[in-house]
Amino acid sequence: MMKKKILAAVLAAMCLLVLPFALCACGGGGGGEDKVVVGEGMKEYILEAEYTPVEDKIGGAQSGSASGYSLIMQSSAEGVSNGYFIHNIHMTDCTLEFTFNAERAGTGALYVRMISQWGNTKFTPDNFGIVLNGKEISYSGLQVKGSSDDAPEFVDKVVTQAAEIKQGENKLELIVRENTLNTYTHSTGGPAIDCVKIVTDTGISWDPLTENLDHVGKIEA
Ligand SMILES: [Ca+2]
Repeated sequence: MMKKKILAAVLAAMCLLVLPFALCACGGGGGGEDKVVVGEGMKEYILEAEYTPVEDKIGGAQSGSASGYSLIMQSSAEGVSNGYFIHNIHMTDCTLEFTFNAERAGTGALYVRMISQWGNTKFTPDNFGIVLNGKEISYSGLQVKGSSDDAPEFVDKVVTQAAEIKQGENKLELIVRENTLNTYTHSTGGPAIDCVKIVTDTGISWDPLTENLDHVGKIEA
């Protein structure tokens, strides 16, 4: 009898020891940040969302319209890369395009730095398409903890460890698909996007549209 009690106590103690590790082993599933790992010989490239073409984009606010340069939001919040991000892309087919050049073909890890204003949200290829060179990346789902545009808590989420990068021009598209994530209108909602990170051993370059920022906060005809 005593032995059984001791055994039970030992088992309980083991559970208490193991439990925190089990809870931490959330990886991409828990809404937390996926650590950007840069292995030996690899380099991290950060492509800011605010430097992609937005002039002709039609988005949508929580309830109302948003388009063009007003999709860029300035933010001094901690963790916002480069002080700006793209928001209000709550419109079916609204697409952000990241065009970059690779010096040779290779593979790369692809991260999207994002938030959701719709509470804890799971982005999947059904509600948020990620397409590289015309090919859909069938990622398993990006769990993002809810936060707001005014107090954004951006997290890097890993989409794939093996994005197929081709030599020369590559085009990465982030596509808001028809969904009901928008909790106010029960229609299409998207994430807010800070930047995209690519970790690869093939050299990448791009032409960031830094002049986008000249238009931010201005009322344009
Ligand atoms: Ca940014």
